[in-house]
Amino acid sequence: MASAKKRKEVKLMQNRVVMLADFDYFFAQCEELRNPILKDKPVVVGVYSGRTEESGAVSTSNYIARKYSVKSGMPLFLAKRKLEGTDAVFLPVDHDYYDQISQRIMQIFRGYASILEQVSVDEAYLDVTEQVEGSFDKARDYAQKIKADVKNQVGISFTIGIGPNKLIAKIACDNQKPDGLTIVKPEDAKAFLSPLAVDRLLGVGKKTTLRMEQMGIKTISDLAKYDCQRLIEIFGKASGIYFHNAANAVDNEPVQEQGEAESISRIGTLKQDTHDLAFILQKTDELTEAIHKEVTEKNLSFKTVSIYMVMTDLNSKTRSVTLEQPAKDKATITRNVRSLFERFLGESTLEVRRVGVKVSGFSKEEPRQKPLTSFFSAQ
Ligand code: TTP
Ligand code: CA
Repeated sequence: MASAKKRKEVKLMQNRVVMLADFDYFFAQCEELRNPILKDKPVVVGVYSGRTEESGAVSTSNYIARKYSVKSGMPLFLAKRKLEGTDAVFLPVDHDYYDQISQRIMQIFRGYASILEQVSVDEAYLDVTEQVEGSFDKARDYAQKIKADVKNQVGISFTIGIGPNKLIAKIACDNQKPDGLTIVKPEDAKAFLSPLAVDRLLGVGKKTTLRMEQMGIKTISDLAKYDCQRLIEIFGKASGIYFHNAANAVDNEPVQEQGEAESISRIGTLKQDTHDLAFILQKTDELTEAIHKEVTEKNLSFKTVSIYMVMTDLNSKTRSVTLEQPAKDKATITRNVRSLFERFLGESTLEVRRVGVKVSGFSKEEPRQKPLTSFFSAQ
């Protein structure tokens, strides 16, 4: 019996079914979700540097804006110029809101995968080998089911790439967007990669692409055929072996949990703008309730409690307190949120429009705890 089980495990290890889910035009789609009128207009979400009204850069845009060749990273004034004469809407980034939506989707994904590896606010790998019994045909229906579930529950569309490993899943995912589904079976993986340019492989940047071009390597197929020993001599052992394996569709990196999110937060809009503490606390109590539920489910302790508010003039502010001891109870959140707001309202005469509560600085009461990494630190 034991050896049969062992054989099954080994077989499963060899035939993995790995999905990459990448949310479509994520920040802009979140904005469409809370304001559906935006769906028919070009939408640009940007970071405003604040120096002048127009200085800053595009974070992302919806697909209508992309038709006017608006791109991530482009200066906002340029995006404005490209969209001149249209009814384009420009919005500032609201990371807390996007994080909340992301967390809800990731929570749904957890129900569908044996292992979930969140790689960024809008991307996650799911190891679904067991759920689809190693079958890529079953994986197609399974992926459609996940898409439909998230669309129903949260209202967000995303693209899925499926392959025998993370490398193929990632490239498959980039194949067709938005709302795409691309499946690459193990037997087709090499042929799928062959015609693609080498820079489609993770880790092949501008410099490496140029160097490879000088070596006569343009496509992944060229790289797959190139002598591995030569690659090692030129790029070093680790990179040489990685390039050789990747080009041959070999990637044994497991899908791995990345530790919990760095923070848990909720935001809500007040029924009316106010400077009244009791009115604000009514709302933050609701938010705290939801946060505490999630903290408890994940068995976390937190060290920091923060509040967030958007004023009537649309400026936003945050205030935080670091606790002496990690805590996990609701009363600690409620008490600190109250005193943070008391202090804040004492300092400001402006009325508050939206409020948020966040806990962070987590520790988990489990052995072999992994370091907590931030998904959002780069943003
Ligand atoms: P991406 O997945 O690269 O882009 P996207 O989700 O907007 O569009 P799609 O996947 O449909 O092509 O990035 C995810 C989010 O990260 C994006 O919504 C905004 C943010 N982002 C930036 O803030 N700056 C950037 O330069 C990029 C590329 C993304
Ligand atoms: Ca995306």
